[in-house]
Amino acid sequence: MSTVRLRGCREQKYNYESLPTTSVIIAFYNEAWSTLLRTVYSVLEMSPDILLEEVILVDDYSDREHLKERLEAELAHLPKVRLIHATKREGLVRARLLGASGAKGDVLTFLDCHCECHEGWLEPLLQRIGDEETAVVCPVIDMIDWNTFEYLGNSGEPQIGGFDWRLVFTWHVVPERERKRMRSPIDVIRSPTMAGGLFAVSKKYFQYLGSYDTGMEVWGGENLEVSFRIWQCGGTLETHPCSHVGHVFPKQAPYSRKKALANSVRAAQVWLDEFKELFYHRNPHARLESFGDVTERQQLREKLKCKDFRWFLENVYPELHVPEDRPGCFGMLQNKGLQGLCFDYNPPDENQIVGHQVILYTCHGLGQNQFFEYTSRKEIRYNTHQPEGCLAVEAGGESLVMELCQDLVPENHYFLLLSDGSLFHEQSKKCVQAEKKSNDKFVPLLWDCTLSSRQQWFFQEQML
Ligand code: UD2
Ligand code: MN
Repeated sequence: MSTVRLRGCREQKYNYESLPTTSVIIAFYNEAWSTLLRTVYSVLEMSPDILLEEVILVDDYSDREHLKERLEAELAHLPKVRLIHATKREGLVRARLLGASGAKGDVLTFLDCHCECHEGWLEPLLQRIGDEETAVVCPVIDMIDWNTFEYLGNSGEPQIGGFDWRLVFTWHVVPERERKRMRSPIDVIRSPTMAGGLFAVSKKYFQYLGSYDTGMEVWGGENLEVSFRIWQCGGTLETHPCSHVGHVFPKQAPYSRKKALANSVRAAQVWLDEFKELFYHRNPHARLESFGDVTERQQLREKLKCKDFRWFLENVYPELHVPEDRPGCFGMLQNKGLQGLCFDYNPPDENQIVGHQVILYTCHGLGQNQFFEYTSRKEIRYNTHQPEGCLAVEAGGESLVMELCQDLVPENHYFLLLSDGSLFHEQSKKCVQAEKKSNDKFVPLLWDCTLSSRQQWFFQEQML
């Protein structure tokens, strides 16, 4: 496992007396015994005694028996470990804050409840915050196999966090711009967003920034909200390549995640300014979510004189493509002849967006995999997800597929949506036609232009 960290990291020396101390806060809901205890023991074993003030476990009103007396008995003989039971289900945001409220360390370090801290994980985080109080610092998240629970480490260099316009968190390679800014391979890596579970922040600075949005329930959205807030209100969000913590990404969570959309709406309402429309276009249903009151969070933004979202996009995340969403040029792409059929693209793996065929499917008006945008560069972009796909004609064929969009639009990606409704592919001089493939399967295909109603297409923003 010594290869988990770069050599430069292993050679670092620290002046322990001068580093801030930390309280480690771990909220959990219905977690398995083994993974929870593995987290706790790894914190105790891998953290220098002088730096570790305490470990605060917050039981978010779990109902599994092993998390009550049996857990208390197990923890009773451990130094520095405290267990708090919430008296009702709080969700991860308020559960973490419950832990933070009594924390005595200078720095709050949040962890998920199924982690393993790697050797030397803590020092780099505390050193950085000791040097720069407004830095919020994440460890590199290594993989723990969800099946064998083996510590797999991570493949190659650390990645940074981003998001797509549905406000879903994404991973990205470190951009060239950031590589140039870094002074060495063991310098911190600035990241537009954080995954959410694992980070360290000065307790004072966290309070100043408005800790968390306590109107967020259960799971989801809080990671982007806190990320936008850190950047827009004057802090920096970083990953320290020398700090490694393993995390189990399970196949399924032990609770429902349907509150995530309302949490995202809160984040959008407070931080996105006019760009929130891009989010709503891709999630028409988000407009119907009841998301509570965000006045206090908007007042916080005023009070801290935070910068606007345009500043964030231009300065922190210039790699993110900002859709144009021109009126009449986004939403469902419907056929006129075969009423109720829409362009639909559903890649089997969200991490492997490109390469599959575009089909036609009953229009559902939910955005997501039926959301397309016609750009002023004449691309049909599939840009709910990251990286973004562009409609293209399959090599030597007549099917339509998704390819990665390019900086310079290749001829194959060039489509003209004409005022008569035809969708003209200039390179082949053909038109897109809705065709029956089998009993109930329909696809868009390239065809000689006839202007039949099955060659007429129009965008519709959402179901009326
Ligand atoms: C990721 C984050 C997670 C959180 C989430 C977005 C990592 C590694 N994980 O999802 O921390 O930011 O994105 O919200 O970056 N929990 C409660 N009460 C609840 C629900 C969850 O205490 O009602 C705990 C849970 O036991 C765990 C933590 O909150 O310790 C995060 O939940 P998760 O591990 O299910 O989330 P994950 O890793 O899929
Ligand atoms: Mn987790």
